[in-house]
Amino acid sequence: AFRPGRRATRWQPSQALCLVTDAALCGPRGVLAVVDAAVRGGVGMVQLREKSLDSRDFLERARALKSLLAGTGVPLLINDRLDIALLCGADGVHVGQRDVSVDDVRRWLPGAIVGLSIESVAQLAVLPDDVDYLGASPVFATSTKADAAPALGLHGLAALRAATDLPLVAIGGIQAGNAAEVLRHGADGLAVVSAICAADDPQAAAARLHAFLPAGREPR
Ligand code: TZP
Ligand code: MG
Repeated sequence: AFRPGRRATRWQPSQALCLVTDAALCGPRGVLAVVDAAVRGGVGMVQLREKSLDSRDFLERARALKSLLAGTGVPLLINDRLDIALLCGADGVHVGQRDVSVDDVRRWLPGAIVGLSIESVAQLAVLPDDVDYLGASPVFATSTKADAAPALGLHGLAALRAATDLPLVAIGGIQAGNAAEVLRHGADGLAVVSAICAADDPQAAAARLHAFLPAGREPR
């Protein structure tokens, strides 16, 4: 597993439970209310992921989330959009293989937390220098992301673990019923969408997941 100090990274174990937002799954209660509850339950990193908002609404939501999280110590990352991250003062950016590069993000946000999705061991061969964590994507099949790569499975996750020292955050089909085995196969963190966004009680759902991560941030 990830050993702090082994390689420079801005990712911290307190960020091990990551909520990736999906506004449709949050429903009428809204993204902000779900994030607020999830942070109370122990979520230590929030990634705002918006695939259908126009830029102005995306930025407005990002700024509102940044205010909500101010003073909690929970970093806000923006999925894909360096421009939105710059404009809202986000703490980081998460990019995929076909998004703007980690190097380009780093040039504009030198101190930010930068995450990169990895879908195969082969993709580790061309890793940028200054990435803070890797998203192992997707570990299990998921209906939340329509264009997700084929599932890595637990063996694929373990293969990634064996091939990198970087913090590895698992995503895709993760919920309380499989969190323990995902961690056993080498994940340092868990990123979830539906397990929290679609839960009746997002705070309780986050707390249940948080319990698998002894190093995770203290719920409040
Ligand atoms: N990237 C890879 S899988 C995924 C993303 C954004 C969606 C994961 O959603 P869920 O509901 O936690 O399976
Ligand atoms: Mg992307």
